[in-house]
Amino acid sequence: MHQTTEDTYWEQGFLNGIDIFSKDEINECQKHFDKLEARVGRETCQVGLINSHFQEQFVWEMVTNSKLLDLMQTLMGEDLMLLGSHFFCKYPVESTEHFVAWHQDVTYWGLKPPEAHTAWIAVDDSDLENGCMRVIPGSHKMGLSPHSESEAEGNLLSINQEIPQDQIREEDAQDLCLKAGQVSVHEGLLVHSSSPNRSTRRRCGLTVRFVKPEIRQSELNSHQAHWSPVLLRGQDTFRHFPEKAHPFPIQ
Ligand SMILES: O=C(O)CCC(=O)C(=O)O
Repeated sequence: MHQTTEDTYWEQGFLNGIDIFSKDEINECQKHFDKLEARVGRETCQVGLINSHFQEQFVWEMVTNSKLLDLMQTLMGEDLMLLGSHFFCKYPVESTEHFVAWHQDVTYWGLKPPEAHTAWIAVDDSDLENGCMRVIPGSHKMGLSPHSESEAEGNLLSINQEIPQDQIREEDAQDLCLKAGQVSVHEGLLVHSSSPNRSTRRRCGLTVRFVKPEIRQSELNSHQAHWSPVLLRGQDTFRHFPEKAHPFPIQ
Protein backbone atom coordinates (compact mmCIF):
# COMPACT_ATOMS: atom_id res chain seq x y z
CA MET A 1 0.00 0.00 0.00
CA HIS A 2 1.18 3.55 -0.76
CA GLN A 3 2.88 5.19 2.26
CA THR A 4 1.90 8.86 2.61
CA THR A 5 4.02 11.64 4.17
CA GLU A 6 1.65 11.52 7.11
CA ASP A 7 2.11 7.74 7.54
CA THR A 8 5.89 8.16 7.53
CA TYR A 9 5.66 10.94 10.10
CA TRP A 10 3.55 8.92 12.51
CA GLU A 11 5.63 5.80 11.94
CA GLN A 12 9.06 7.39 12.55
CA GLY A 13 8.02 10.38 14.66
CA PHE A 14 9.80 12.79 12.31
CA LEU A 15 10.38 13.89 8.72
CA ASN A 16 13.64 15.27 7.40
CA GLY A 17 15.04 17.23 4.47
CA ILE A 18 11.87 18.98 3.36
CA ASP A 19 12.49 21.86 0.93
CA ILE A 20 10.52 24.85 2.16
CA PHE A 21 12.57 28.03 1.60
CA SER A 22 14.32 28.76 -1.72
CA LYS A 23 17.99 29.77 -1.67
CA ASP A 24 17.05 33.44 -2.15
CA GLU A 25 14.41 33.29 0.59
CA ILE A 26 16.72 31.73 3.17
CA ASN A 27 19.57 34.10 2.24
CA GLU A 28 17.18 36.95 3.01
CA CYS A 29 16.29 35.34 6.39
CA GLN A 30 19.99 34.90 7.19
CA LYS A 31 20.61 38.60 6.49
CA HIS A 32 17.81 39.55 8.87
CA PHE A 33 19.07 37.13 11.49
CA ASP A 34 22.64 38.47 11.17
CA LYS A 35 21.30 41.98 11.86
CA LEU A 36 19.31 40.73 14.85
CA GLU A 37 22.40 38.93 16.13
CA ALA A 38 24.48 42.12 15.79
CA ARG A 39 21.81 43.99 17.75
CA VAL A 40 21.14 41.55 20.62
CA GLY A 41 24.43 39.62 20.80
CA ARG A 42 25.39 35.96 20.51
CA GLU A 43 24.60 35.13 24.12
CA THR A 44 20.93 36.04 23.57
CA CYS A 45 20.79 34.36 20.17
CA GLN A 46 21.91 31.05 21.62
CA VAL A 47 18.59 30.19 23.30
CA GLY A 48 17.23 33.58 24.41
CA LEU A 49 15.12 34.45 21.36
CA ILE A 50 11.75 33.08 22.36
CA ASN A 51 8.59 34.05 20.45
CA SER A 52 10.43 36.75 18.53
CA HIS A 53 7.76 36.35 15.83
CA PHE A 54 5.76 38.91 17.84
CA GLN A 55 8.44 41.58 17.34
CA GLU A 56 10.40 40.61 14.22
CA GLN A 57 8.51 40.59 10.95
CA PHE A 58 11.02 38.29 9.23
CA VAL A 59 10.47 35.66 11.95
CA TRP A 60 6.70 35.99 11.59
CA GLU A 61 7.08 35.48 7.84
CA MET A 62 9.21 32.38 8.42
CA VAL A 63 6.80 30.77 10.88
CA THR A 64 3.78 31.51 8.67
CA ASN A 65 5.38 30.44 5.37
CA SER A 66 2.53 28.95 3.31
CA LYS A 67 4.46 25.82 2.27
CA LEU A 68 5.32 25.19 5.91
CA LEU A 69 1.70 25.61 7.03
CA ASP A 70 0.48 23.34 4.20
CA LEU A 71 2.87 20.66 5.43
CA MET A 72 1.79 21.05 9.05
CA GLN A 73 -1.88 20.83 8.04
CA THR A 74 -1.12 17.60 6.19
CA LEU A 75 0.31 16.17 9.42
CA MET A 76 -2.02 17.72 11.99
CA GLY A 77 -5.30 18.56 10.28
CA GLU A 78 -6.98 21.81 9.20
CA ASP A 79 -6.89 23.76 12.47
CA LEU A 80 -3.42 24.97 13.27
CA MET A 81 -2.14 27.09 16.11
CA LEU A 82 1.35 28.46 16.45
CA LEU A 83 2.31 27.66 20.05
CA GLY A 84 5.66 29.40 20.01
CA SER A 85 8.99 29.88 18.27
CA HIS A 86 12.52 29.58 19.59
CA PHE A 87 15.92 29.99 17.96
CA PHE A 88 18.62 27.44 18.87
CA CYS A 89 21.90 28.91 17.79
CA LYS A 90 25.15 27.08 18.50
CA TYR A 91 28.39 28.90 17.87
CA PRO A 92 31.79 27.32 17.28
CA VAL A 93 33.11 26.16 20.66
CA GLU A 94 35.08 28.75 22.62
CA SER A 95 35.30 27.51 26.20
CA THR A 96 32.15 25.59 27.22
CA GLU A 97 30.78 23.13 24.65
CA HIS A 98 27.06 23.77 24.30
CA PHE A 99 24.81 20.88 23.41
CA VAL A 100 21.20 19.80 23.75
CA ALA A 101 20.70 16.74 25.97
CA TRP A 102 18.40 13.86 25.00
CA HIS A 103 14.85 14.91 25.80
CA GLN A 104 11.21 14.95 24.75
CA ASP A 105 9.71 18.37 24.08
CA VAL A 106 6.34 17.99 25.74
CA THR A 107 7.67 16.75 29.10
CA TYR A 108 7.79 20.20 30.69
CA TRP A 109 5.48 22.22 28.47
CA GLY A 110 2.41 21.93 30.71
CA LEU A 111 0.13 20.86 27.84
CA LYS A 112 -2.92 18.66 28.22
CA PRO A 113 -2.89 16.30 26.43
CA PRO A 114 0.90 16.51 25.92
CA GLU A 115 0.79 16.88 22.16
CA ALA A 116 2.73 19.31 19.99
CA HIS A 117 4.73 19.24 16.76
CA THR A 118 7.91 21.11 15.92
CA ALA A 119 9.15 22.29 12.55
CA TRP A 120 12.91 22.91 12.75
CA ILE A 121 13.92 25.42 10.08
CA ALA A 122 17.60 25.38 9.14
CA VAL A 123 18.69 29.01 8.98
CA ASP A 124 22.26 27.78 8.39
CA ASP A 125 23.42 24.45 6.97
CA SER A 126 23.17 21.94 9.83
CA ASP A 127 25.42 18.88 9.73
CA LEU A 128 27.50 16.43 11.76
CA GLU A 129 30.30 18.96 12.29
CA ASN A 130 28.23 21.85 13.61
CA GLY A 131 25.84 19.77 15.71
CA CYS A 132 22.69 18.95 13.75
CA MET A 133 19.64 17.52 15.48
CA ARG A 134 19.72 13.79 16.34
CA VAL A 135 16.63 11.66 16.87
CA ILE A 136 15.74 8.17 18.00
CA PRO A 137 13.31 6.93 15.32
CA GLY A 138 10.05 5.56 16.70
CA SER A 139 10.76 6.71 20.27
CA HIS A 140 7.57 8.84 20.28
CA LYS A 141 5.59 5.60 20.59
CA MET A 142 6.98 4.83 24.02
CA GLY A 143 5.16 7.62 25.89
CA LEU A 144 6.73 10.04 28.34
CA SER A 145 10.14 9.04 29.70
CA PRO A 146 11.43 10.18 33.09
CA HIS A 147 13.87 13.11 32.84
CA SER A 148 16.49 14.08 35.40
CA GLU A 149 18.92 16.96 35.79
CA SER A 150 21.95 16.76 33.51
CA GLU A 151 25.33 16.64 35.18
CA ALA A 152 27.21 17.77 32.10
CA GLU A 153 27.99 21.49 31.72
CA GLY A 154 26.63 23.30 28.66
CA ASN A 155 23.13 21.82 28.24
CA LEU A 156 21.06 24.47 26.44
CA LEU A 157 17.71 23.16 27.70
CA SER A 158 15.63 25.48 29.89
CA ILE A 159 15.82 23.50 33.13
CA ASN A 160 18.91 21.45 32.32
CA GLN A 161 16.77 18.35 31.84
CA GLU A 162 17.84 15.11 30.20
CA ILE A 163 16.79 11.54 29.70
CA PRO A 164 19.63 9.67 31.43
CA GLN A 165 22.27 8.44 28.99
CA ASP A 166 21.83 4.80 30.05
CA GLN A 167 18.23 4.96 28.75
CA ILE A 168 19.40 5.91 25.25
CA ARG A 169 20.60 3.51 22.54
CA GLU A 170 22.97 5.90 20.73
CA GLU A 171 23.46 3.35 17.97
CA ASP A 172 19.81 3.85 17.00
CA ALA A 173 20.21 7.63 16.63
CA GLN A 174 19.68 9.27 13.26
CA ASP A 175 21.37 12.56 12.34
CA LEU A 176 19.07 15.13 10.75
CA CYS A 177 21.45 16.96 8.40
CA LEU A 178 19.79 19.86 6.60
CA LYS A 179 20.74 22.47 4.04
CA ALA A 180 19.79 26.04 4.92
CA GLY A 181 16.14 26.52 3.95
CA GLN A 182 15.21 22.89 4.54
CA VAL A 183 13.04 21.75 7.42
CA SER A 184 12.65 18.73 9.66
CA VAL A 185 9.50 18.06 11.69
CA HIS A 186 9.36 16.10 14.93
CA GLU A 187 6.59 14.85 17.15
CA GLY A 188 6.56 16.21 20.73
CA LEU A 189 7.32 12.81 22.28
CA LEU A 190 10.22 11.98 19.97
CA VAL A 191 13.51 11.62 21.87
CA HIS A 192 16.08 14.01 20.39
CA SER A 193 19.28 15.91 21.15
CA SER A 194 22.13 17.75 19.44
CA SER A 195 25.89 17.60 19.90
CA PRO A 196 28.32 20.53 20.32
CA ASN A 197 29.28 22.65 17.34
CA ARG A 198 32.84 21.55 16.56
CA SER A 199 33.03 23.41 13.22
CA THR A 200 34.05 26.98 12.51
CA ARG A 201 30.49 27.81 11.37
CA ARG A 202 27.39 28.96 13.20
CA ARG A 203 24.48 26.50 13.42
CA CYS A 204 21.24 28.39 13.68
CA GLY A 205 17.84 26.71 13.64
CA LEU A 206 14.40 28.18 14.23
CA THR A 207 12.04 25.82 16.04
CA VAL A 208 8.36 26.45 15.33
CA ARG A 209 5.94 24.74 17.70
CA PHE A 210 2.41 23.90 16.55
CA VAL A 211 -0.62 22.59 18.42
CA LYS A 212 -4.23 21.80 17.60
CA PRO A 213 -6.82 24.09 19.22
CA GLU A 214 -8.10 21.29 21.48
CA ILE A 215 -4.85 21.38 23.48
CA ARG A 216 -4.99 23.32 26.74
CA GLN A 217 -2.32 24.49 29.17
CA SER A 218 -2.74 22.83 32.56
CA GLU A 219 0.55 23.96 34.14
CA LEU A 220 3.14 26.67 33.54
CA ASN A 221 5.79 25.68 30.99
CA SER A 222 9.48 25.18 31.81
CA HIS A 223 10.07 28.94 31.45
CA GLN A 224 7.43 29.41 34.17
CA ALA A 225 5.22 31.07 31.57
CA HIS A 226 1.86 30.83 29.86
CA TRP A 227 1.94 30.11 26.16
CA SER A 228 0.50 32.69 23.76
CA PRO A 229 -0.74 30.63 20.83
CA VAL A 230 -1.93 32.26 17.64
CA LEU A 231 -4.46 30.68 15.28
CA LEU A 232 -2.87 30.46 11.83
CA ARG A 233 -5.21 28.25 9.82
CA GLY A 234 -8.71 26.86 10.29
CA GLN A 235 -10.83 27.52 13.38
CA ASP A 236 -10.50 27.53 17.13
CA THR A 237 -13.83 26.38 18.48
CA PHE A 238 -12.33 25.39 21.85
CA ARG A 239 -11.12 28.82 23.01
CA HIS A 240 -8.76 27.39 25.61
CA PHE A 241 -6.45 30.37 25.11
CA PRO A 242 -7.24 34.09 24.86
CA GLU A 243 -7.53 35.20 21.25
CA LYS A 244 -4.24 36.64 20.08
CA ALA A 245 -4.05 39.04 17.12
CA HIS A 246 -1.53 38.48 14.33
CA PRO A 247 1.40 40.86 14.90
CA PHE A 248 1.91 41.28 11.12
CA PRO A 249 -0.12 40.26 8.06
CA ILE A 250 0.28 36.73 6.68
CA GLN A 251 1.90 37.01 3.21
O1 LIG B 1 18.29 22.87 17.81
C1 LIG B 1 18.67 22.01 18.60
O2 LIG B 1 19.84 21.66 18.66
C2 LIG B 1 17.71 21.36 19.52
C3 LIG B 1 16.30 21.75 19.27
C4 LIG B 1 15.35 21.07 20.17
O3 LIG B 1 15.71 20.44 21.12
C5 LIG B 1 13.92 21.17 19.92
O4 LIG B 1 13.49 21.54 18.83
O5 LIG B 1 13.15 20.84 20.81
